[in-house]
Amino acid sequence: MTAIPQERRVVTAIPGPKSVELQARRLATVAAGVGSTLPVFTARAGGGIIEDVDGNRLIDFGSGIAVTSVGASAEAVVRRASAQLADFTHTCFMVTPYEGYVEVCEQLAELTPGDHAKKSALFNSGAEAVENAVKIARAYTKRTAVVVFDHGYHGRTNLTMALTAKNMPYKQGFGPFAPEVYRVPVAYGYRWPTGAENAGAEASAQAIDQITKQIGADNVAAIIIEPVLGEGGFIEPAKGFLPAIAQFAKDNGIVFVADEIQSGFCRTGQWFACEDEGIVPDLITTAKGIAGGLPLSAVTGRAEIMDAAHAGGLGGTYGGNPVACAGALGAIETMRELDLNGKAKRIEEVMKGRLAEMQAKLPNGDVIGDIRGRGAMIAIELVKSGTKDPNPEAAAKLAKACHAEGVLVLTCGTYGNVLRFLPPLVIGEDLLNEGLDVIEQAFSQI
Ligand code: PLZ
Repeated sequence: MTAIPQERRVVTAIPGPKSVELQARRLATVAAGVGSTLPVFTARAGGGIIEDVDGNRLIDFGSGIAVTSVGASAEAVVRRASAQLADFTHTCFMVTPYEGYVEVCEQLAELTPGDHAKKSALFNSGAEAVENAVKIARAYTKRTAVVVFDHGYHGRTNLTMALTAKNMPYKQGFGPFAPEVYRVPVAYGYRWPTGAENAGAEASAQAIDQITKQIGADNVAAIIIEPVLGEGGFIEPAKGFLPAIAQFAKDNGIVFVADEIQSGFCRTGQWFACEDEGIVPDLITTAKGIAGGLPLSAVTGRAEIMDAAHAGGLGGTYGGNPVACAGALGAIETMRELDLNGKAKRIEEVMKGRLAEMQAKLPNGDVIGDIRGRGAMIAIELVKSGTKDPNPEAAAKLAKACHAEGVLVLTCGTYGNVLRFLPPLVIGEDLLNEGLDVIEQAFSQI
């Protein structure tokens, strides 16, 4: 495979004629419920570039939603997964096991926070990992209630829809939802009524009060939180919030689950985002970045909790597929060798610097209400000038303008007003800056 030139190139309209043709075929046969941010069909991808079927090269600020942190065709991922493909594609770990699965669990034990004894179980998708974390926590505590947070996202299966906060598009018309799921406030600094500086203490007190008064702490099996909330708008819970919730969980025998599916594996400039405030979760769910684009997810945690589910109680035909495990070992190798935590930190420095300049320089700079995030998980929250009223129209227009110029950006947020940037951690700094130039130009069009 020849390396893809790391340069933006727009040679047709976006989407181009071949993509338009494929999109027509797609609309005829692919269910309408499965959407696409940008119907540009991919020919190949790698580093910081997605090349489409018309020969356009897009700068990738999405990484397939925080997945291809090592790039979409990382050498070590391709090498290890290809070798595994040639050896065997599948046996089912529950039938005859293989070493790759065990090696991934060893790596997870080493990389996740805490020096206690740890075990893991592997699955296919993020939602499946979260569901299994709930099963394990319930088996361990012999309790049923699960606590989640405003703006949280945990997946699209029945239980994880219940855990997810936002109705459209994730839940509308898809109920009834699983019972025993309770939602409490999160410390969303930018929107906290008494100001960001009070959000950590006040939101944690409110959350704990609700859990105690409305559910009863000793009925709670698990508290599940994303250390940086992803789909909900790249919300970093204000300082003090996570430690207070983790301590409350500890004091009450509740399993504290960090959903690091989007924020994990170097994305925020450390192996896991919860490390920032020294949090050691009881269980941690991972997926996305773990395997360089191959479908793999995991639940990792305290050995005594992980072992609470009876033999045969956890699993699935494909969970921890050998090719996906080989991909994960290649991705982890790449993260270590290229110091992708360091790269993520540098991306934060460049992006936040440039975004702050844009905010200061632009006449409509005050539409950028907030610049936030960590590492290569950075976002701007867009508001109506001079207010904090969400401005989803601006987010949509900016995204559209960037797409037309060959820069793939994504939106998110409960109010649809957050433009988020998730470049592959291996992106070159020139490309990163060029992508930011395009974002800057896009502001002049709105
Ligand atoms: N937990 C924190 O971010 C997936 C979903 C995009 P799956 N986020 C992207 C969409 O519209 O479906 C996610 C996440 C967190 C769980 C999940 C679910 O992971 O691999 O998509 O099931």
